[in-house]
Amino acid sequence: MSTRRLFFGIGLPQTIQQEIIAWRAAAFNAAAGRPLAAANLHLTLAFLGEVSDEKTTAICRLAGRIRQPPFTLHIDDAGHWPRPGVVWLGLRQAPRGLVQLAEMLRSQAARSGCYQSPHPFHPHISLLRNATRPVAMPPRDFHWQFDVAQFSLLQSTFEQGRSSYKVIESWPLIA
Ligand code: 2AM
Repeated sequence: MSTRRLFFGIGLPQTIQQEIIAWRAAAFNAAAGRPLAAANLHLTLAFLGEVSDEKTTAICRLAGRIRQPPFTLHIDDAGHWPRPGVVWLGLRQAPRGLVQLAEMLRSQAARSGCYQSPHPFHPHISLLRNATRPVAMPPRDFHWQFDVAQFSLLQSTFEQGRSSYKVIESWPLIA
């Protein structure tokens, strides 16, 4: 049976991707970790693990039933998780809509028999990987803001030592 490594996530507008990678280049030295490509910057809502085509159809049907209004993300926080080796951007205050959307997708995934992370939802955008040594974190004097009007199911593929992400399907956020 063929499976794909899937997750629900939110993409970033291209202008913000570019601003973030310009800031990142100035804020971290090359030894801090391996930067993710601009196009791969995203915020994960629910990681599903390896999913069969049959289960994919079921989770897509459930995702299509979600009725939730758009919300705004304020990216104004950053941190370092040394164990997985991730430097990330995040939100000091996660909007209710974001948390509700992630919880809904996580419970739908669990109902469909998909893998569910045992960790609580900590919304973040991974910036650097392989950052397992101490990292000098820059001041949190940045603030990116964008409206989220859709969410997507993405496929993660691992080739030549790196992951890349491809959108499989997207759904609008509508009240
Ligand atoms: P990360 O960026 O913090 O590594 C695709 O792999 C996305 O799903 C990434 O954003 C990744 O988070 C997240 N992810 C990968 N494995 C995961 C797991 N076991 N539990 C939760 N999220 C995971």
